[in-house]
Amino acid sequence: MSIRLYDLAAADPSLRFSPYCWRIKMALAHKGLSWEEVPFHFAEKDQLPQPNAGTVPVLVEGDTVVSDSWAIAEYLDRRFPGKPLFACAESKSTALLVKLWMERTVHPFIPRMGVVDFMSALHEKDKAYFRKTREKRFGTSLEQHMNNPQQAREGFVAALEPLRAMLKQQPYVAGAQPAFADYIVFGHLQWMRCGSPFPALKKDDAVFDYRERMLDLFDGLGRNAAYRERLN
Ligand SMILES: N[C@@H](CCC(=O)N[C@@H](CS)C(=O)NCC(=O)O)C(=O)O
Repeated sequence: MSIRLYDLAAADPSLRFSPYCWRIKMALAHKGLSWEEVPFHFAEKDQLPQPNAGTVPVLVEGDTVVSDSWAIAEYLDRRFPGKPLFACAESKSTALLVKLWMERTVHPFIPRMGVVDFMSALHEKDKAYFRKTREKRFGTSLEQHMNNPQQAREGFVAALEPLRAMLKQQPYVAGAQPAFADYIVFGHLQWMRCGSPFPALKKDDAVFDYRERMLDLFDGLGRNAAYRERLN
């Protein structure tokens, strides 16, 4: 049965920078599955298959609709048990900690480095909604929220220190080979890389090398994706 994935698209339809959608594209490739991407726009939420939580990714396979990236990963492991995303219950628990660490500790620095860029890349029909919802979330204007990207970068780099230390001992978060915990981390790195020209990671950072390894996986799935031009 074919798989469809609703994936946030920018004005340039090839530009895709949703961190949560990247988790799932990497997870599908990890399983050796093929899928069709359906470009999603915030302004067209009513076109998402039901049930959904008003967010992407949403995965559809036959009559099954699964939304939320974590639930999709669980579904994929149930439905296609080969090449597991979570090798065992313990590694799934650890991946949950990685998810919460990325979403709560690392994530907040990313809009501070790039939210105006994310908005400027969006389709015209999505911009007002994005500005309104994000300004409400941040309690300030997008421009004000992003008024010191260098300082945000320092916070971002510091927040990634546990990963940097871990990479001294092993190439991936999941160990010798990547698994869903890595796709969670990569989703956030790819969000910034594809969505903003601001260079968040320096080349002498072990996390930069890790991102390079992740970009090369699955015949360069991440590397071949469209991205914003780098500032340097
Ligand atoms: N917990 C969800 C979060 C998904 C999410 O927030 N996706 C964003 C795109 S990156 C979205 O669709 N937002 C819709 C909105 O802001 O209205 C997941 O892991 O799938």
